[in-house]
Amino acid sequence: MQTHPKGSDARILLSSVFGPYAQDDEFGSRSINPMELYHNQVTRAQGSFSLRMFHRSWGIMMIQENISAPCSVLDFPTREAFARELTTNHYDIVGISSIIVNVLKVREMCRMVRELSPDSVIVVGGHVAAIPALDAMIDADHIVRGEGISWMRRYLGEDENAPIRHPAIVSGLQTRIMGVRLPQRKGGTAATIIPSVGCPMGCNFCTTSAFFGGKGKFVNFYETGDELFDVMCGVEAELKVNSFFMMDENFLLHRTRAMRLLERMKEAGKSWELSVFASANAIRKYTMLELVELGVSWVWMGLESPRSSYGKLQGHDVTQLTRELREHGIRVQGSTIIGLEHHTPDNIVQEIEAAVDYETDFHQFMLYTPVPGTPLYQEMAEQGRLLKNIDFADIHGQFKFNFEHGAISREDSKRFLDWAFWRDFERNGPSLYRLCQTMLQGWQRYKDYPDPRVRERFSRQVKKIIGAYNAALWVMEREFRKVNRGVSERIHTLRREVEKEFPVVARLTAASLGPVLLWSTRREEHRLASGRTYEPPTFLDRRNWVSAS
Ligand code: B12
Ligand code: SF4
Repeated sequence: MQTHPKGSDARILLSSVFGPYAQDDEFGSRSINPMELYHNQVTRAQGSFSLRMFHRSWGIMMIQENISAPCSVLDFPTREAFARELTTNHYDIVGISSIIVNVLKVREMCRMVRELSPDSVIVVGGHVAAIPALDAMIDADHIVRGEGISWMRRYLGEDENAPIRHPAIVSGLQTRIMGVRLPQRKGGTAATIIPSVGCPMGCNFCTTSAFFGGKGKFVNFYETGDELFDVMCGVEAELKVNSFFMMDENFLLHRTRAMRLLERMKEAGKSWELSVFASANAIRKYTMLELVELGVSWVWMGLESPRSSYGKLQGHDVTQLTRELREHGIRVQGSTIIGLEHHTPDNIVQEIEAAVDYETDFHQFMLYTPVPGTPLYQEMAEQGRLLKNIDFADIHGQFKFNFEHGAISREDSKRFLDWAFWRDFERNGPSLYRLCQTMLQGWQRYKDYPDPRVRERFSRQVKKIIGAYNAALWVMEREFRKVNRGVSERIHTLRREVEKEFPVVARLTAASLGPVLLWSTRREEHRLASGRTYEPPTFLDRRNWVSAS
């Protein structure tokens, strides 16, 4: 590859695609596809109890941190903000980061760069690059597939193998639930740590695995537990956090690294909390005590049907595993695929009921979706089963099938998906209630544990339950009577248990804060019913910046 003539003196703009996102428009925004994690794909049927928050675009933040060129990151711009940045500063390179659904925005942004900043080199990266023949759809100079830090370093003539610096990233922002925006105090939200990209398991539908090399491959930014520990200490000091969201597709798979991290945490007395993604077979490499001591407090785990052929569940009793994790205070977020090859209208209801039976704290449902770049997509294309004329903006697993399923129609795929979300909510109640239950169980089990790091972690969590969460339980108990009386009674029992443990404070907060939360919850229900949506704010961060003379 030819390096940029200005090397590290080149001025770079890295931007995510423009909003607003939660609306239907000609650039591929979709109202069912807001720029939110939980409300988009996990708690979307939970009304005002849905957890709402935004996440920054970590890929371009990582690239910015790891090059020495002057670089601006523009996150969640409007089209106007993007145009303004292009015309008020001169950029040698404009990098656009996108996933597949937003390809039309990338096309429009390339057009804008050509018009407003014709000398800039346009580089497009992120998962959008997996679209075959993307170069014919957009006017870009470089389309970058796979890992972007090393590409950008190479392009600037820098050392692509230099150690990876980790930016201090606050994992979520503008968190909102039951109509209340939570205060954003320093240290109050977990930090995101990105130990690697990709996953060596190579499930045939998995876009992250395919994008970074597929089966047997992934890109590790931090090989050892020592490196990871140092990075986490740095971020802890900067953001004053003790909670980390480990953005690694299968964090627990790398046992040597995780166990060394645990050793270092013990030596330094770190009472950290870790939220991780992990497959069932990786979790089973650890005892519950190892997970608890490592601070694992939240696990996102694939729960594909036991009848599917994916190796990560083979031989594991997942019902037993999820129950055990929750009993040890580890919140479980399950992920279930709807529309696997063996699903039919006759067995799908039963399969969804079985997924709901796992009683996880959160449950993500996704349609089986051949996404460009994956082995599944290739397979479907070869079999002539990809549906024609499906907009890329609608290929994301939360709408309808984009392929000919053997037994389920495209229309029915959406009906089953929507029903799965509803059924999980209706039978298991709001996720907020479920996580209170898990946190209380953890505290009851570990409040006298010999390791003070573990005691401290659970006592931090239980303080939340005695406070605002108990008031929330009071509201959920009332509001859920209309949905499912049995669940409302279970919430009541949990509330009583909390109040038995902490009779004065828990009762006082429920009595004083409960009515206020009830009012804000109902107000939020009305707002949502009248079409209220939420959008992330725009960010502009500069690094190594000197104003152009
Ligand atoms: C955080 C996240 C989000 C955040 C949004 C973040 C944001 N600001 O855009 C939220 C939660 C809102 C979100 C929403 C959605 N997401 Co999302 N999300 C992720 C997640 C979990 C992490 C992304 C990340 O930061 N990874 C770590 C960084 C370091 O990796 P990276 O972003 O890939 O960046 C690297 C390279 O791609 C490259 N690169 C990236 N940008 C650029 C730019 C340039 C110029 C260059 C050179 C290189 C480059 O370099 C980086 C470093 O190596 C990924 C899964 C994953 N593990 O990656 C899914 C993922 C990206 N999301 C995905 C999807 C489908 C969605 C949704 C459509 C949800 C849904 N219905 O399924 C919505 C879309 C919302 C919208 N309207 O656009 C898919 C994308 C599939 C695809 N092939 O396009 C992924 C891969 C999940 C999956 N496995 O299905 N998401
Ligand atoms: S285990 Fe999860 S992250 Fe890894 S390839 Fe399979 S689906 Fe993807």
